[in-house]
Amino acid sequence: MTTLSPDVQSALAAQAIELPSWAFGNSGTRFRVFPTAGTPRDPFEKIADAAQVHRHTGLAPSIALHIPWDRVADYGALRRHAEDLGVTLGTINSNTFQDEDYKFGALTHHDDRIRQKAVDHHFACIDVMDATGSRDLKIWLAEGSNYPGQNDMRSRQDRLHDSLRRIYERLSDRQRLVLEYKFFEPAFYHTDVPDWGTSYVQVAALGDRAMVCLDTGHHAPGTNIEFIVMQLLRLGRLGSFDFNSRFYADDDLIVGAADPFQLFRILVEVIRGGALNNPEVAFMLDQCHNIEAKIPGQIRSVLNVQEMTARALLVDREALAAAQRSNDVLTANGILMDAFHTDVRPALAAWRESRGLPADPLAAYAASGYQQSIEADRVGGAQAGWGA
Ligand code: PSV
Ligand code: MN
Repeated sequence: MTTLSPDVQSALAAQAIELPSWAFGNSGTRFRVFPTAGTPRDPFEKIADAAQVHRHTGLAPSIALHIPWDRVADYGALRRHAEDLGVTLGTINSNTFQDEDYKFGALTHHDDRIRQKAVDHHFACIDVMDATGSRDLKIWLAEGSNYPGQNDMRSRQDRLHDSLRRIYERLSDRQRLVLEYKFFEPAFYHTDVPDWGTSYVQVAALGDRAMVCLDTGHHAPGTNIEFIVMQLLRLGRLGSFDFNSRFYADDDLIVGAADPFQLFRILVEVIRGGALNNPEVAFMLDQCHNIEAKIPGQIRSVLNVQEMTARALLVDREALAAAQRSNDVLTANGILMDAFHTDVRPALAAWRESRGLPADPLAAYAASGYQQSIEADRVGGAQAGWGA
């Protein structure tokens, strides 16, 4: 069995992956949203479910919220609820994509009233952050156009800068703005923040506490995502990851499910760039469990990240650097592939047990009875989903 060195063990022990509250609500496609027994009815129940993931894995100590999906009357009470369950509230995600006014844009809109409304929504999110103790405000914009000529792309960039500047100025010294990019959808011709370059240009114009969010599902097929990871770390602007898997578009499937090798390569660059367990870089999931069980889906996801992190930590960096210096192409590639092909699962199971965690977190969750209890208890009320 592969053994995990003390250095690898301490790196793994410090790993933390933030869970998205929306992963615990119902989700689906534009064709159908399938309800699931036991789905939370409110943010308090979502947090209780997220705490189960942390309980069985020790990997997920915080939960990202989405406003207004997770709007509550008392954020202090939500914070205390989380802390009572052994977790904390993390990133606050704004939402300017589900309001009638935003049909043609929000932070880029040419109508000052609508743009002010979108800026005000972000101010309200910052108020939430003050109450929850969150550090990061994550902004993803569903803005763009469907047809050439529909909009003036350049003035939209100028208005975007102005809107972001106003939001950024409202943040306290300990808070950050994180701007997420996505190459298409819901706009199909042009998107206002389509790529890491645009996100970088926009955040660099704001200040040191503005960063880029890299969602692994937001790139065209074939994109070398680990190159982008390297570059943003090199520039000191990689603020966070939204991890998930894609086969076609923004599929939001379980991270590591579609392409574990890509996840490994990304984590190799994370380690190379000093970002593993670096508090400046937040590791989050951004996923939806449309047909699979949600809590086990999240457990599988964080375990996938842990497994690929362990493999990436096994890369013999010294030997790799020597092979690269001597242009030994096959040896260099072989060193990386040796680490990728190492089965670390038995070693991770034993290591988990040595720390008082279940060797098999999925089996432990199944045996805990939690799923049966929420299915029995959560009867009546409206199940949470997009818009709830
Ligand atoms: C957009 O596709 C996105 O990745 C953003 O992070 C949103 O906040 C999230 O999905 C939830 O829909
Ligand atoms: Mn995302």
